[in-house]
Amino acid sequence: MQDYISEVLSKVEAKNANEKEFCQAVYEVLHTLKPVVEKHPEYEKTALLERLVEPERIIMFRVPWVDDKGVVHVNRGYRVQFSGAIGPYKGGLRFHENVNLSIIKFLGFEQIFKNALTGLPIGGAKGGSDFNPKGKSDNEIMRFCQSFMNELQRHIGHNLDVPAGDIGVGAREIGYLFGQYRKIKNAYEAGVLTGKALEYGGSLVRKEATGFGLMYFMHCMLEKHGIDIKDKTVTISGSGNVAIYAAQKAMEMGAKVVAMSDSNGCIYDKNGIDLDEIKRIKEVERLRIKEYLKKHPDAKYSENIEGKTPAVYEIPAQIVLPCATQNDINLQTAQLLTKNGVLAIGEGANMPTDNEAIEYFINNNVLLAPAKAANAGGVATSALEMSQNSMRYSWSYEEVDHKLKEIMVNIYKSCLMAINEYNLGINYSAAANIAGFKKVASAMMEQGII
Ligand code: NDP
Ligand code: 2IT
Repeated sequence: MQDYISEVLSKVEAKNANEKEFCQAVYEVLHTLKPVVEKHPEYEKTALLERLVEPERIIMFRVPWVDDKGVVHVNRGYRVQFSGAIGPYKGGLRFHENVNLSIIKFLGFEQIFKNALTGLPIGGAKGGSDFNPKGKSDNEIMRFCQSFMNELQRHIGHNLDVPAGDIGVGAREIGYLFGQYRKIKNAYEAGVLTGKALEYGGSLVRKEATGFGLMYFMHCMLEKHGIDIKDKTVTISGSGNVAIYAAQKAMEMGAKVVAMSDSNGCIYDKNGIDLDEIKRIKEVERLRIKEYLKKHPDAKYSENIEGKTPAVYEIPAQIVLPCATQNDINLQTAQLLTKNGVLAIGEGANMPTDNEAIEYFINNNVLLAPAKAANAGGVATSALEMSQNSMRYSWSYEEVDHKLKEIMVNIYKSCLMAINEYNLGINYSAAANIAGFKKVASAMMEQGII
């Protein structure tokens, strides 16, 4: 059976040789599926894995826009509708200068299994653009979003494909995207995008959901392994949406968050991070994290050096939460964190740990909460936003938070069931892959060869 998996992997690598991140994500999932595929010879007969690794549809388009000085720019837009087997395509949009097809495909592929794990009826997709939002005015962001939606609107809909935010796309961008969609369609289809502001159909707790959900999952995992989160030292890579609300929940749980970062460098505050100041710098002023020193001159700032371990991972911590970007932790960084006494890693970002580093952590008894499971709270709450939009109703903060917690506990239980059924030890990454895959594979078998 390994032969079938190896065969599919070779084909994926040959066909997508220039898509490094996509091949990495496919390898990470497929090489853990052997025990499931062994039990189901019909998967090979129906080319189930070959179908699963080929997106149902890839959309690429031109995004022209005019900056404040009148200069015309052209970016590339993407939407990869990877799998609609269990529900409408669902997944975020990323605006970042390094976006390319490989990155959007890896994110879309991961999203299939993550969305299945939530237990909610959502398929997997991802989109975005190589547009760099840093340093752009609000008007430039608006014009870019409008141009992006001029094309994207043909391909999305509340029963078809429902985008949301990701890196570089938050409530501001979703607002501009929604406005343009509404104008073009001349209809109020609130459920076409999630992550909306509360005033026009957003859900309470969506903003906090990924970070809170990560900590709900971490709490389950740590408790199971006899680790009390209280008073543990935490460092967080990133200072965006996921990082900020992971920090908030970690603090509420009694942990001590001492470091956060952005792509330039990291701040270390031995007294514990002042999160209100981070929110002011990042959510309101949109400045660099170094700004933190102005109010906290005793904190330390370390610049990232190209090709070296990101500065935030140099700081010893018991719990480490990568909440920035993919491949943030390689083998060398994993060795450093382990040497410095890390007990657990919680993946807030998508694929922040490369395959060698995952293996190293597992072999060295470091717990790792895998992204597909641990950061699923964001998309799960997006699905709750869709439900509220369909009902033309909204739930209270407590109701949504309660549902989110329940979903994260259930995801943890699904992982545990796979661990027990397949004897996976502490390999939560394999467990999440298997649990997500089983649901998608059954749905695909039911629906025939499509
Ligand atoms: P934001 O744009 O709000 O924040 C991104 C953070 O990561 C910033 O601090 C940013 O620093 C840093 N970062 C981004 N790219 C890089 C890079 N190439 N190198 C170093 N640092 C980088 O995004 P989110 O918080 O929404 O997303 C963070 C991660 O979480 C992503 O991997 C995303 O896919 C994942 N995720 C997000 C969900 C959501 O609901 N938003 C749900 C599930 C996962 P800087 O400002 O300097 O670029
Ligand atoms: O990676 C992710 O799960 C997200 N960026 C959230 C997607 C969503 O549809 O809310």
